Amino acid sequence: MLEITGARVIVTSPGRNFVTLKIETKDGLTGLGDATLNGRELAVASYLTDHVIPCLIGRDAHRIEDIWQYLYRGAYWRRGPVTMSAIAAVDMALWDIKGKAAGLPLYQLLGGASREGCMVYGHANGTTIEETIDNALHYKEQGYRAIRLQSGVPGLASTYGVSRDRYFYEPADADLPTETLWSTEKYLRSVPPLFEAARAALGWDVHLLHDVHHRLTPIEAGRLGRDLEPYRPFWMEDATPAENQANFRLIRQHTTTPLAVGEVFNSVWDCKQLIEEQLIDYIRATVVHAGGITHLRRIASFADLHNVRTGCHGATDLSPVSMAAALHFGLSIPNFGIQEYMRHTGKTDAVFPHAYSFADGLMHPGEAPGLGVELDEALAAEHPYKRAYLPVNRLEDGTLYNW
Ligand code: EZ4
Ligand code: CO
Repeated sequence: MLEITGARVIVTSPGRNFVTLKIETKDGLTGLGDATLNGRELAVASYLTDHVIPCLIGRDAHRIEDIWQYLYRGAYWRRGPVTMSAIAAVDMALWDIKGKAAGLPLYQLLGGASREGCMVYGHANGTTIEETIDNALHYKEQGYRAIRLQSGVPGLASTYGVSRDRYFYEPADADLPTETLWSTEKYLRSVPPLFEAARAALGWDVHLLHDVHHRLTPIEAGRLGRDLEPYRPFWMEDATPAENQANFRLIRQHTTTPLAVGEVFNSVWDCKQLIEEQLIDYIRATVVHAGGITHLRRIASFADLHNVRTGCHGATDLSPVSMAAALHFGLSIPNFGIQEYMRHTGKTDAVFPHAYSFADGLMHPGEAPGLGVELDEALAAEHPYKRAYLPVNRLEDGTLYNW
């Protein structure tokens, strides 16, 4: 019995908001879990503080599965981003504690390393194709084996995924949501020339990725996928919203471009049909938004039966605690595909010192026991919560449109 004696939520904003759960045990071992839900942070903080933490005190920190079931089945209200991020934070913190109790890095508890490191992809973007290619060349020089390309759309004032800062990308940047305009026609014309230029400049030995941010209908996505086929993209991400999983059948009928989806998924039920019918190639669900390691493991095992590999979301709104969890997980599972890596700022890294590292296009979680991430609480306290939202998106006639 490793008794849970306390748990606290720490909200900090070293450049962007993060919600972290810290669980303490009787013998002094502590664990960290990420509970950050971009733009809705305080809802998860309250869910944990007001509704979950009181149920944790006195329980055995070793009983990870039982606590997961208790918080999921026992709540009556299942699934949803707030619930599943809260459960994820508890789950991560308990795995962190178990690793520390065993004196082993988490990936060892999950079966040990299945590979040398986790291939990650970096984000190249620019207002013009030339700028984006320049940025991509920079990533290639740093050793990246995979690069996501997002470029400004001619005729649109701004494009989501194209940052003002070339090096650090932070989309949640406003006290109230900003509004951007979208044209599917202009966008669809802009992507194939970007990939054509990228292959000419970068060659064929680097993986190229693209994120559509759910902004196409299935048939439009089928067309874009087909237009990109000559450039052999690694994947086309979030081509269309996936509440209706059958949408992906139509895309599949029209293109062999590999499909990735799922950064907003919370549960295996969000991707059951997508996986079972082999409508996708990469599942992007994450440790933090899909119920922790305990649940992501279930999703990945199910995916493995259907030739679907992981490609977990890894934007800056996933804290270094999540990044570490993703790397331990990715290193250990048989069907790891790729991991997104959008670097955190120095300010964030200072608040969350960590053992993971990047070399030659791969990341490794390091050998520190547990997750290998700490939280400098004194420094965290110097960065109070600051409300921030992602932008919303409208068509040129004013219709509110998809992300
Ligand atoms: O919009 O992380 O693949 N990455 C992305 C990100 C997401 C944000 C949402 O919180 O799509 O930019
Ligand atoms: Co995305």
